[in-house]
Amino acid sequence: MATTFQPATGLLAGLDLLAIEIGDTIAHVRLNRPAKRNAINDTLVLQLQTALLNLPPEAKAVVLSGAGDHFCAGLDLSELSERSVAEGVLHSRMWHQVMDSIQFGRVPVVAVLHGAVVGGGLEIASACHIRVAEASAYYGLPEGQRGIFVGGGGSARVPRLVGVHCMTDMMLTGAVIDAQEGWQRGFSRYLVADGAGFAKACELATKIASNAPLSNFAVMQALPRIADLSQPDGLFLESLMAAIAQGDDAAKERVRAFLDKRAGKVEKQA
Ligand code: 1HE
Repeated sequence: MATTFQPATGLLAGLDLLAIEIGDTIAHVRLNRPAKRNAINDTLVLQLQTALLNLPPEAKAVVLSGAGDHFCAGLDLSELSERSVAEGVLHSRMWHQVMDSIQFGRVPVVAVLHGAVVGGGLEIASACHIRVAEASAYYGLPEGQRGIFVGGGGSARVPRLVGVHCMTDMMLTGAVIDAQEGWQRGFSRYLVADGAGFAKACELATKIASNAPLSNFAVMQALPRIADLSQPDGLFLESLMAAIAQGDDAAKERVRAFLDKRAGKVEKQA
């Protein structure tokens, strides 16, 4: 059944560059600066962090989308020109904190990608946990052409999706990757028709929201860290995380439900 959303209230309603709606178990956060193609100025990136830090407790997963014809045109270039080197470093570190609040926040984030997913927009998408791309989506890193470098975590996250070689090409030559190739390379996990991304993302987020919270925590917090560790260290961390998750009452109840034939089997999806 489709989720019904209500406009957010209180602090979240006051974030004027976002449109936030709350459903029964998921929240929808939309970048809402369509006249500027959702270009990210400081206000918008900080509002994104504020939103993720202040989700109501019933929101157990987030769908992140962009208003208008594009997901996000990246950094608002009109704010770039006056910055000193020192300010530039701090600005990039601020973006890193916000991207971390997506990747290592309280709940998983499913991104719906359409139109331009470029520069900082691709960095935001890369910090999300699952990406659903519509056929119109395209990926670019125009930083190379603008005389700058990625600063929002792209050099760490984009190669983990598509490899250093692909990001190198995108930055050196300005290569733009369409939705089909992006799906094949790993930019998106799902590829759907134009207009179908939000429903697909809500379906996924609702499933995610029904998981035991500690399972979602382990996937979000432990999995990427284990991938960055040596195998012996990763396996050690895996054992600790597995023991913590399985010791939780939610896990015990779910396993009991399966053994009592009250829970679903693993089935092929249609
Ligand atoms: C912007 C921005 C922006 C649009 N900063 N204002 N990102 C880029 O280099 C991408 C630059 N943008 C584009 O290539 C195109 O705008 C799009 C392909 C995304 C969309 O094209 P289109 O034809 O739909 O829109 P438009 O007519 O180009 O833009 C509409 C308005 O949005 C226009 O402003 P207006 O006042 O003339 O109406 C544009 O100037 C404005 N706009 N994109 C500022 N990015 C943490 S470090 C990350 C580093 C980066 O992200 S670098 C990559 C920046």
